[in-house]
Amino acid sequence: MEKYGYRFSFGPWNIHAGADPFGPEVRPSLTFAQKLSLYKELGFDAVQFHDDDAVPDLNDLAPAQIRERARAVRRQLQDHGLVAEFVAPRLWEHPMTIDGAYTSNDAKARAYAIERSKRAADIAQELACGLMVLWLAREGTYMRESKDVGRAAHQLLAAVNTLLTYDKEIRIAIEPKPNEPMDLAYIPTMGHALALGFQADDPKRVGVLMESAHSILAGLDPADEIGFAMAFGKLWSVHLNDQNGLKFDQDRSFGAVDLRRAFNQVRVLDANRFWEIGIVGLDVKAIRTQPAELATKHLRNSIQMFLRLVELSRSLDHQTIQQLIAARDYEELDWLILSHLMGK
Ligand code: GLO
Ligand code: MG
Repeated sequence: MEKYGYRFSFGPWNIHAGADPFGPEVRPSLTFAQKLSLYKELGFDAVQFHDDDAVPDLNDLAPAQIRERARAVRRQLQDHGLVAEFVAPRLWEHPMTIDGAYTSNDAKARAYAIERSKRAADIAQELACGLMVLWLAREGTYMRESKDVGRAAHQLLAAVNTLLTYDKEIRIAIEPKPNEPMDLAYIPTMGHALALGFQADDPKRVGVLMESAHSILAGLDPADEIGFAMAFGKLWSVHLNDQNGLKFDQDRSFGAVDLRRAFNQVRVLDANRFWEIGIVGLDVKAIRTQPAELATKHLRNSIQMFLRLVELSRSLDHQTIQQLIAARDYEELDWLILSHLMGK
């Protein structure tokens, strides 16, 4: 498979057993080792981690034990010819984070979130990836009056600064999302994430991760979110997927809902040479109906979709496009793009 210099990643959570809020698992869970053995055959190069994907039960372990277990995972990756892309502290499942993590109203919960994130940084160091992703799952409200958005912004900034000081090498990519699990999240868009990063003590080490479904849920265009972040050299990772309208976060296969929207994401990434900057992450989930032995096709489809769209993006008739832009004939431009996507 020609990959045009791109590398691809996904997280162990992207091969999953199909549980949803209304029903239990419908496929057997695979172990981490079983999942690792699927990466290469599906065409992937790198693994995205939550801290506890790498080191399960880390809350019960001492920092030195956590590092030791992370080193064992690194050897496991090496055995499969894989690398780690990032580590994300999972700050949304523990009872301490019920009312938020860095922005909880409870100081003990905030302290827990910082300690847990430091352990995630240790794991990132041992996995030699140097990148931490912050998906700020529970930083927001169900009840507007229960918190103060300005105070929360400063608490988030303080958390980022604490981590930058704790690990002098680590880079942090903030993954915005407007809702779910919260009603309203504090860092809903790329603009919010970038604004926070630019205020940090070492802004060079704070960037963003753009997830297509999250941008769509915010009513925004993922390609424009990508282009905006890349204009400032801040897009360090992506979670490409798709989303059918404003409903729960679907994590559909990339391009499965809106082909043109997917095309434009690839077009902007490719025009800005993303293959030299980061790894293409696919945060996709198999739909619940997929039988167990066929439950990796969403990953295959997404990587193939990305590569086919790279071809389509590169084979556009750029000269004609320039002429149409000069003539302001955007209806003809519309038709050129649609015809190209339809294979003519
Ligand atoms: C959920 C997010 C989630 C994160 C992952 C890494 O909506 O997309 O999957 O990307 O936990 O932080
Ligand atoms: Mg994501």
